[in-house]
Amino acid sequence: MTLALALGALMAALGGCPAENDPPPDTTGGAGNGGSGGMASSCGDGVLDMGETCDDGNNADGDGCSACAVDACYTCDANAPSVCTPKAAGDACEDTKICNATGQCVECIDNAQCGGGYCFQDACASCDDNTKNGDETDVDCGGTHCGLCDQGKTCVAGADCTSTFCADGVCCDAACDGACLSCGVAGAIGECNAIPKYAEDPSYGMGEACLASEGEECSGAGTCGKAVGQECMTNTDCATLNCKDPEMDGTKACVKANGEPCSAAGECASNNCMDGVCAM
Ligand SMILES: [Ca+2]
Ligand SMILES: [Ca+2]
Ligand SMILES: [Ca+2]
Repeated sequence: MTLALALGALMAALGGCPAENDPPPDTTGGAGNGGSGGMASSCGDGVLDMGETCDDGNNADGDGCSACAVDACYTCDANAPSVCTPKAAGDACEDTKICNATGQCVECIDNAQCGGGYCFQDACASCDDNTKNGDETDVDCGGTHCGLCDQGKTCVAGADCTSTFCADGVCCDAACDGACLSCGVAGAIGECNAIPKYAEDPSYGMGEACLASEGEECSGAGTCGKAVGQECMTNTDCATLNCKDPEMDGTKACVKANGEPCSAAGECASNNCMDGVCAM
C-alpha cells in the first residue's frame, strides 16, 4: 500500500499525468535529465555550485567531501575540483569529539579524553562501568587495560585470568587441557571437571577432540574411548570400559552395563534392552 502510494507520487512527479498549468512538453529531447532542481545533479562535477561547500569531483563519501559538504575532520580549498586534507589529529569536531590521524571524527584518540577510562579503537571504555567494552574479555576485566578476571569469567587467553588458565573460553582453576575435561560443564563453570559420560569433547588442545562423528565419546571420568557400538578388542578401548559380543556373532563391540539407558538390545552387554534400560 505504502509502496503503491510512493510509486504513484513518483509517477506524478515524473510528469506521467500532465496538469493544466504544466509547461508544454520539451521537444529538444533528452527526457532523462528532467527535473528543474539542478543543484543535486551538479554535485560531483568538480565545480562549486550553489549550496555546495566543496565539490571534489566525485560522489564518494568519507574522502573529505561527502555529498558536497566538507567532512568534520577535513578542510577543503577553493580549487575546482576541491582538494580536501585531513585536519590535525586532536582538533575538535562535532560537539565533544576529536579528529584522529586519518581524518575521522572520533570519541577519543588517547585516554586523556576518557575521564578516568581508556580509549580503545576510537571509543572510550572504562574498567568500572559494569559494561563489557573496550578490549575487556568480560565485564570490566581482562584485556590490556583492566584487571584480571576471576574464575568463571570469559577470557581469550590465560593472561586475562587471575588463575592464569583460560580453558573453554572461561577463566579456569586448572589448565584443563586433557581429554574429556571441561571448564564449562553446566553448574560448575570455571572449575575443571570431567565431561559427562557419552558426551563429546569438541576440543581438548593440540587439535585433538573426542567426537561421536569419529566413533568416540567421553567416559565421564576424564578419558575418551570408543563409543557404544564401535568394534573393540579389550574393555579399555571403550568409553564404557565394557567390550563384549552380546549377539555372539564373533565381533566384539563397546556396550553398556545393566541399568544404563539404551535404545537397542545390541547396545547392552546382556543383549537385552527393556523399557529403555539395559536389563539382565
Ligand atoms: Ca558541483
Ligand atoms: Ca567525495
Ligand atoms: Ca567496562
